[in-house]
Amino acid sequence: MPANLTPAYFKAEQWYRSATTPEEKILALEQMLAVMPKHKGTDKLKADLRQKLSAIREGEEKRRKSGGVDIFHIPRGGAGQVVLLGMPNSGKSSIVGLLTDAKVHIADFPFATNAPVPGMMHFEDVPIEIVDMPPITADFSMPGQVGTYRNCNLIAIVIDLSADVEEQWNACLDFLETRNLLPGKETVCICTKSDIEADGAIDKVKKLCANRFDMIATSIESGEGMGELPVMLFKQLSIIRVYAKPPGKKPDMDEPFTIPVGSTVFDLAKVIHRDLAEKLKHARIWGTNVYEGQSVQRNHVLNDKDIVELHFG
Ligand SMILES: Nc1nc2c(ncn2[C@@H]2O[C@H](COP(=O)(O)OP(=O)(O)OP(=O)(O)O)[C@@H](O)[C@H]2O)c(=O)[nH]1
Ligand SMILES: [Mg+2]
Repeated sequence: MPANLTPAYFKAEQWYRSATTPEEKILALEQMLAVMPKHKGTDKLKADLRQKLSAIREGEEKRRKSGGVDIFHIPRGGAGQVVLLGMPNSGKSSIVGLLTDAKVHIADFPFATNAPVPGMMHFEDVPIEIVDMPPITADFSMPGQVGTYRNCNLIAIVIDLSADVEEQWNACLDFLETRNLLPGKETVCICTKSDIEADGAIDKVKKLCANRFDMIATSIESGEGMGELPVMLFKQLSIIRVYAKPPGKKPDMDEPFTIPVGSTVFDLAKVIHRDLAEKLKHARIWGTNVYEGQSVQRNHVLNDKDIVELHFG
């Protein structure tokens, strides 16, 4: 009986073939199994895929137990983690070097960076982690590299405005699409080298981003966009910061809590005092859409920069 495999299956199979790490192979195989038409004609294929899957899972289990190190595993730090994606020489390290204290390797030759380098940048009082990465090309990425992208909060596609923007765009989008990263991962576009922009390059990128991705033009030479970039990344991370105020005391304005947009007073209570949260009675707020010190219920939705005094019963 013919298997009658679908385009979705072939796409997943392409992902599997391009997978370079066990984690990635597992995800791709799971996808192949999920989208595979289910009938007699696919029974043997299903059994084969399941066998492959369990062999890889076993191998992974052994590796974990033996303590293997993965250089592409960058634990998340700050209020959110942004990971750069771009072709060689596109200016990724320059951005991280300018916005953070991280020791990055900037060079006028390609493939200068060969491992991820995290650095901490600041949007006002919010620390945001930005990770420099080795480059990708249309047909090359380092084994394991995709793991960093899979684990982050936001992917930033870096496009060099002085080079062929379509080629870079296609390489980056292809990387993200074949690995199924676009659904579920927030993505933005950072254009670099606006001081030496090739004719019409910004307009080309704008068209490519269309309504799908926000984009910003920057230059480390002229400084264009460097002030706005942290603002944009903060917005794209969809987080707000709030300041906690113990009753009868001054608020702690030094270390805001960062929580997802849409979080309520109760969500904040869970972050601050996991054990006490259920006892939350009400809160007083100084900030947006409330009068000074207004008393609100636990389902009140917080805004960026609110000062919150939690009252437990
Ligand atoms: N004119 C100009 N040159 C820039 C700008 N940003 C980076 N460069 C130069 O571009 C070259 C490559 O910069 P890097 O930051 O090392 O690029 P990269 O993307 O990290 O490169 P790989 O590590 O190979 O992927 C260096 O010579 C930089 O000085 C910019 O805004 N304007
Ligand atoms: Mg680099």
